[in-house]
Amino acid sequence: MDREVYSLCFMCSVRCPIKVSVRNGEVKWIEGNPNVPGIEGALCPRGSAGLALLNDTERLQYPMIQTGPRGSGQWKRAGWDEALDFVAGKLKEIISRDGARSVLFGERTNLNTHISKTFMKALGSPNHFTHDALCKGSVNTAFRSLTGYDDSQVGIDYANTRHIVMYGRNIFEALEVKAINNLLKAMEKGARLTYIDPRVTVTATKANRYWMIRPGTDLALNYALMHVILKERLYDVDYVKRWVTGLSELQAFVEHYSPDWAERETGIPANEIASFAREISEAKPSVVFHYGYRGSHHTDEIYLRRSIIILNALMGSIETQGGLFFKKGPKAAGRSDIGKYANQEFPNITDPRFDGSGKDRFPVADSSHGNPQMLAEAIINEDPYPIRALIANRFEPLLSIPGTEITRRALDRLDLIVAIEVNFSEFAWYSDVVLPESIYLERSDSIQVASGLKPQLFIRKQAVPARYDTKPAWLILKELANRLGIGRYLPYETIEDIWAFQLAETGVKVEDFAAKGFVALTDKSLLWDRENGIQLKTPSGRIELVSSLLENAGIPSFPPYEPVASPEDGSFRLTVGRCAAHTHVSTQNNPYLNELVPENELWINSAAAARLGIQDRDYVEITSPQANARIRAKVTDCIHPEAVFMLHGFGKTVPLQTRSYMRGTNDALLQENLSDRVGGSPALDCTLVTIKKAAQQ
Ligand SMILES: Nc1nc2c(c(=O)[nH]1)N[C@H]1C(S)=C(S)[C@@H](COP(=O)(O)OP(=O)(O)OC[C@H]3O[C@@H](n4cnc5c(=O)[nH]c(N)nc54)[C@H](O)[C@@H]3O)O[C@H]1N2
Ligand SMILES: Nc1nc2c(c(=O)[nH]1)N[C@H]1C(S)=C(S)[C@@H](COP(=O)(O)OP(=O)(O)OC[C@H]3O[C@@H](n4cnc5c(=O)[nH]c(N)nc54)[C@H](O)[C@@H]3O)O[C@H]1N2
Ligand code: SF4
Ligand SMILES: [Mo]
Repeated sequence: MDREVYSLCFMCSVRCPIKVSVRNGEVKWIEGNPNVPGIEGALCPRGSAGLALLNDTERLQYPMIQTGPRGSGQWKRAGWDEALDFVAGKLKEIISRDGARSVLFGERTNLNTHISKTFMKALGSPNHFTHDALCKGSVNTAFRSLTGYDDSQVGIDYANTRHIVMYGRNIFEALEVKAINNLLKAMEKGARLTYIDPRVTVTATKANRYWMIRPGTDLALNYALMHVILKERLYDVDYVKRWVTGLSELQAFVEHYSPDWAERETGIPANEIASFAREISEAKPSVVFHYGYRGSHHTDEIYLRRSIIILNALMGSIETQGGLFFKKGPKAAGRSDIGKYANQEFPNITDPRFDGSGKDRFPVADSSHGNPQMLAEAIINEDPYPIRALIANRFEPLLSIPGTEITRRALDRLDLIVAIEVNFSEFAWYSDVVLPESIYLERSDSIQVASGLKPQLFIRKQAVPARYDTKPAWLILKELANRLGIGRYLPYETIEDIWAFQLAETGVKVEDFAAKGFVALTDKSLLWDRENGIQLKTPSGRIELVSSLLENAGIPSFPPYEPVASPEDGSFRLTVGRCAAHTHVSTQNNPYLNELVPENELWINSAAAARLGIQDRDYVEITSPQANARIRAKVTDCIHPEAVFMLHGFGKTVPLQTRSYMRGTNDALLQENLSDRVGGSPALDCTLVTIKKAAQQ
């Protein structure tokens, strides 16, 4: 009774292709799909721990309704009809009183996002939002400001790069299997890695060059690099002439930002900055300045991300082998696009979004994703209008938005909170109704279009029956839609109906996935011709250093650099990040992964710790303008003296999650909710904290 099922991992949202071995209805083994180039059987530790999630008796098992005050844990087990009737009844009441706009739906982008977006459009609410801004909103806006494409339409040709530069892109810990396999192949062929981070990460240890930069000053480094590159004409002259506008404005702007100036700001020696500029230009155009995700989030992050992309443009590495490329979809491969439920006629929505995304608060942010960091402020101030209900699917507003206690106070004002979850997250614990989703090994999902140089289609296929009384989210939304009278907008009953609708025009059949677990739409690498074929989407059809998107909104493309103040004596910049063993806030209670990394610690520089009388493993008290918390110190020379660092995702308070309960500290509790209002990301590395030795226990 052995079976092998090709599917997609979902221990994190990278969604690596997997092969699941099943015997007698039980998962026996999970490995990377050996047929997929770049994966070739590999999985990360979290992917392997999928089995522990499947077997975890502390995950959600049936629908529940809160009968006491929120967060009291007085749960009543409910049947699906009862739970969905309850949610639909409340939503109808809310909509008839305050309109559909008072209902919010937030999720981390996933394979069924097209369904939840359709659900919200059918409901008549503008307020579907994703995690995107919290993750990489300013990267998204920076790409749109320069190329017209957003970052999700851009990829990196790791396998062929000759020199890659990462600014806090800790790729060997905050990882994606395919990317690191390809990068390792390139490094074996001699590619160089330059890594910049105030902290010595695993990636730093694998780099050819590492700079322990002063936190928050990467932009100064980049302006000095541009200064050298332009002065010494180290850039790709033909490419820049053909594809870039605004070079003379850039040249005039960086004139004053010399390596000597940058040395004072960043702590990186001027001669090293100049020699690095010369070295990398020799490898052009097959070089990558990685635009990053989470490293260095400040209120002017947009200018850092733009500067990184501009360095790629100067090297001629955009749409180049071994550089960056624009992802090509089914159409570029001569196929039809997959079917989308969002392409229907919906009720006209005239209300603005709740978060001011793409408008007043974040004029150039990507309003198709929204800006979830506005959640608490919008609810508490009823600005621009009252909000009454929040449904969160595969998203954790209490831990993923800075300012946990403010978010909690805002949630208190809502009439309805619903969590579609697999774990007892902080948010699920605080909600009124919990709708448990079957985990990825127990469900099938919508088809994935993996755009890229060689576009492919992937499919998540159910490997084993659902162990508990859970359902996939696409079915939960359909059953809710039926109760709200909008079921016709989601015209399916089964996953097979969804697949048939998606594949209808593509010429691909579900059976085509059986052999390898995916369908390649072409065998050619679809790189546009660098002489004449790059299809940029800016008004000028060029990479716009002086950006129409920004300038038309009254935002300067090159505002003067603002020096980053050193924290006052005794205070530190709080920086945060991920480790290889955990996914954000999802896996801290997973039996295997909890064993690997059970709690977070506060990295603090040895000299600073000595001044404060703190020794390794001591408990310290950390105080921010938001909160106070206790955490163990990790005293080390491997972090810049101005910074402290902790892993994201700990400090859980749900008693039923016994392995992670009260282990470590929650970074969102401490962080201030400040944003880059141009780019759209929260400035997660801005908060200043003080540290003192705590009473030991
Ligand atoms: N294991 C694992 N892998 C993941 C994820 C996961 O949860 N777990 N999540 C995925 C997702 S959604 C994302 S967005 C990516 C995140 O990928 P990364 O952005 O690479 O991940 P982080 O761990 O947040 O790393 C941020 C780094 O920035 C550094 N940093 C802080 N301040 C500065 C600064 O001023 N300058 C510089 N240069 N560096 C600074 C920090 O020390 C830290 O090492 O990882 C993806 N991969
Ligand atoms: N303070 C702070 N905030 C951050 C960050 C940070 O470093 N610090 N990082 C930011 C980044 S880079 C990102 S990408 C976001 C991520 O933000 P989130 O998406 O909120 O975080 P995740 O841990 O990926 O997942 C959220 C929830 O999804 C649930 N989940 C897992 N699998 C499933 C499933 O199959 N179905 C359902 N319905 N639920 C599931 C998990 O149990 C978890 O509670 O957070 C951002 N916010
Ligand atoms: S990176 Fe790891 S956890 Fe994420 S999808 Fe891939 S194997 Fe799964
Ligand atoms: Mo992210």
